[in-house]
Amino acid sequence: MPGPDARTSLSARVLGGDLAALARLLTRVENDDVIGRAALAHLYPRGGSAHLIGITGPPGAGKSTLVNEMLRAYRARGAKVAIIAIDPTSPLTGGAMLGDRIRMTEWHADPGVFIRSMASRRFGGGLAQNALAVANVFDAAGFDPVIIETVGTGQDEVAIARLALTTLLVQVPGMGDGVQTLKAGALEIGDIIVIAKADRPEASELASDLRRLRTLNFDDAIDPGSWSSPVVKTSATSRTGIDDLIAEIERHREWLAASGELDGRLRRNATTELASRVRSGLLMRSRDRAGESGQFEALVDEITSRVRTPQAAAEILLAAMAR
Ligand SMILES: Nc1nc2c(ncn2[C@@H]2O[C@H](COP(=O)(O)OP(=O)(O)OP(=O)(O)O)[C@@H](O)[C@H]2O)c(=O)[nH]1
Ligand SMILES: [Mg+2]
Repeated sequence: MPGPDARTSLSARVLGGDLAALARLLTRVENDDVIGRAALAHLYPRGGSAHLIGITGPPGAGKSTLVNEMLRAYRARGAKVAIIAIDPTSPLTGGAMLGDRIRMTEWHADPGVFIRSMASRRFGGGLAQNALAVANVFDAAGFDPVIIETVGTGQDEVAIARLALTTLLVQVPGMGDGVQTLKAGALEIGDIIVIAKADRPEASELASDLRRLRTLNFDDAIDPGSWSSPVVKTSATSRTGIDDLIAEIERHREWLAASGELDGRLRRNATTELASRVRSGLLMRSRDRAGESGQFEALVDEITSRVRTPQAAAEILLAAMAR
C-alpha cells in the first residue's frame, strides 16, 4: 500500500501539469478511496477560481457538439478547459457515443483540454457529489472553465445543473415539445437558454416562444439588478452564435460576482454537499454497525411487519451510533 509520499507526489504531479497523474487521480477521487481523499485535501485549497458551467437539455439536442465548439472557442482564447461528460451515450441517440469518441480523438493531443466521462449508473445517488469532486480536481489543476455536460432528465442531472455557477439549458427547434418542457419548470434552471441547431428553419419561432415564456415566468426580471436569462441561438454546423454564447457566459459570471449571488450559490452548494455527505456517511456507518449483528435487517423486518414504526427504528440506530 502506498504511503503518504505517494499521495502527495500524485497531487504534486497533477499540480505540475502531469496529465497521466491527473487521470489516475480522477479515478481515485471517483472511487473516493484513501489516496483520492488525501490528494483532494492537498489540492482543494488551491482551487476556487474555475468557472463551473453546467449544460443540460434533452437527448440528442446537440449538447456534445456544442461543447466541442465551445472548446474550440475557449482554446482560441488560450483557456485550459475540462469537460465532465455524464453518461455521454443516451439510448435514444445511438450515434452519440461515436460523436463523443470523435471529440476525444480531436483533442487527445492538446494538453489544454481534458475530457472525462462518468457513467451515472455507477454512482447511484452520489453522482452530483462525485462530479463536483472531479470538478474540484480540475479546478486545482488550473482548468478554467470546467464544463459539466448532462442529459437533462433525471434528478441527478438537475442536481448537477444546480451545482454549476452558470447553467446552460439547451433546447432544440423542430422537436415540438419545447413549450411542454418549459411548462414543467425546466426553464428556471437555465441561466442562459441555448437554442442549438439554429440552422434549422424552426429556430426563430422557438426563440420568440422562449423569449415570451421567459418574460411570463420571471416577473422579477424587470428589476434592473436581477438576471434575466438570455436566449442565444447557436449552430455547430454553420459555426454561428458560439462567440455570443461565450460572451453571455462571461456576462453571467461577472453578474454573479457583482450581485453577490456568487457567494450565495457557493454557500448553498457547500451546505447541500456537507449535508448530503454527512447523511450518506451516517447511513453507511449505521449499516456497517447494525449489519454485522443483523440488527439493520431485523429492524427492516419489524418495519415491514408493522411491529415498529420507521421513525422508532431509525431512533434505535441513531442512539446506538451516539454511544
Ligand atoms: N443541423 C444541426 N445538427 C446538429 C447540430 N449540432 C449537432 N447536430 C446533430 O445532432 C445530433 C446529436 O448531437 P449531439 O451533440 O450528440 O447531441 P447530445 O445532446 O450530446 O446527445 P446525447 O448526448 O445523446 O443527449 C448529431 O447527429 C449531430 O450531428 C447543429 O448545429 N445543426
Ligand atoms: Mg452528448
